[in-house]
Order: sequence, then C-alpha cells, then structure tokens
Amino acid sequence: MSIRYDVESGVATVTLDRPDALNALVASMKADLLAALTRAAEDDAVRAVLVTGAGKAFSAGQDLREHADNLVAGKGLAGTVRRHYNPIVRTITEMAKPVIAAVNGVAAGAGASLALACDLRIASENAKFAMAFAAIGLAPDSGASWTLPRLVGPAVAAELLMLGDPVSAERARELGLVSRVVPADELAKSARELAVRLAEGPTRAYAATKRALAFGAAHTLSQSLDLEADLQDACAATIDHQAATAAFVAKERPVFHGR
Ligand code: T3D
Repeated sequence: MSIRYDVESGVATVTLDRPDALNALVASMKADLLAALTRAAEDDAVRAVLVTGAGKAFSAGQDLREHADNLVAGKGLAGTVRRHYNPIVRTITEMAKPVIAAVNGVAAGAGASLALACDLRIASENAKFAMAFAAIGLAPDSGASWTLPRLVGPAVAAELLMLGDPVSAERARELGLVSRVVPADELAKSARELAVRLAEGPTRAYAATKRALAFGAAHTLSQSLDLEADLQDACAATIDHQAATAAFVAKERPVFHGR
C-alpha cells in the first residue's frame, strides 16, 4: 500500500507513502488515496483530516513513468483525470470537515493541486511548489485552474501555471499559497497540533464555513447572504453552538462535540 491511514484523537492522517519516487501518483495509489479520503469523510469519529507525504517530498504529481507507458500504449491519460483526480479533489473539497495539507517537501503538478484543494496548508521551510504541467505540455488539472487564482490572483496564477518555476516555501507564504511555514523538524508536530485543534472544534460550523466559502467563490453577494442565513440557522440549532454560548455566559471554556 502506498497510502497510509491512521486515526488518532479525531484526526485522520493520510500519508502518501512512495518516497523513492517522491510520492508520485500511480493508478493504484490514486485509488487508495480516494478510498482513504472517502473513509475519513464518512467516519463521524474523524473531525479533521491531515494529508502529508512520507520522506522528502509531498508529491511529485502524476507518475510520469506510468504516464509514458500509457502514452506508448495509445491509452492517452487512461481516463485518470476523470476517474481519479477529479473524485479526489471533490472528496476533499466537499467533505464536511476541515482538511489540512502538511506540505513537507516538493509539491508538483497534481501533487501541488492536491495541496491547493485542502482547506489549510502548513509548509516546511523545505517545501516548494511547482505547477509542472506546462513543462510537459499539459494544462492544469485537479482543480489548479480554480484554486490557484483564488489563492494568489489571476495574474500570479497565470505566471505560475505558464512558467512553472518552483516557488519556495517562504515565497508561497508571501503569495498566500500557504498560511504558515515552520522549520522542517517542527512540521509534523505543528501540523498535528493544528489538526487536533480543528478536530476539537465546532465541526458543523467548520463544514458550514467551508460550504459558504466555496459558494461565495461562484455566486453574488446577495446569493451568499441568503446561504449564510440558512447556514447560520443550521449552526444555531447545533448542540455545539448552544453549549458554547452557555459556556461563554458562564465564563467557562467551551467543549465541542461536533454535533
Ligand atoms: O495522466 C496524466 O499524466 C494526467 C495528469 C497529470 C497531472 C500531473 O501531475 S502532470 C505533472 C507531473 N509531474 C511532474 O512533471 C514533476 C516531475 N518532477 C520534477 O519536475 C522534479 O522531479 C521535482 C521538481 C518534483 C523534484 O526535483 P528534484 O531535483 O528534487 O528530484 P529529482 O532528482 O528530479 O527526482 C528524484 C527521483 O524522483 C527521480 O528518480 P531517480 O532518477 O532517482 O530514479 C525522478 O525521476 C523521480 N520522479 C520525480 N518526479 C517524478 C518521478 N518519477 C515519476 N514521476 C514523477 N512525476
């Protein structure tokens, strides 16, 4: 198995585990990744998901040896964008809980897109992002044409996608590609603390926040106001909201159960 899946303290950690090939994605690995993400999405005991890579890379994207074999065999992309990448990105973006990418090293092509699809990104100072598609004559996939301009603006997105030059962790933070950069030996601990904090938070409010942000990206202010009102009604009815409000009034620390 080139995907590891562990659950602890409400956090599902999904590790891309093919370090000798910089966690480049082959068909079986993509199927396993989709299965792991679906399992995390469906498990109510999981309240936050952490995606990271084993070894020195996050992921070098599509395995180009497998891809070259497919091209030689006349299979083109072998349907992988629709069959694997799109469902993976939909599962991350549509699951009703926060997903964090701990970017431990290089994230290239679909590997970068995978990180960009997550709700939060924390990077090691050794991380770098390479929108490597154009360098091999491909256009962006796995959502990069949607996520990247929303994170960095259309002009920078066009430059990153067309030139494909690697972006250092520090530059990624300046551009808004990642929200935090930490020393390499602190990444696992920092990412875990962040994930546990989210797993101990108001899961349904996070899900509503995630939905509102995605909706707002493609709708008018007026439409977003209507959705916010609906989502706020739903949040107001949660046990977590009612208990947290009572805790505030009683000057106590709120405890969230994700309900
Ligand atoms: O089916 C489809 O193709 C459609 C979907 C496409 C989505 C995509 O993801 S397209 C983009 C695919 N990815 C790339 O083009 C990235 C290719 N890799 C690189 O540009 C560089 O390797 C990196 C910038 C990622 C890292 O550079 P560096 O100098 O740190 O490492 P390296 O020496 O280049 O690579 C180390 C090993 O990993 C090396 O193997 P070796 O020679 O030691 O046996 C290298 O071949 C291997 N490797 C790196 N990337 C890939 C890979 N093997 C297979 N596929 C890769 N993508």
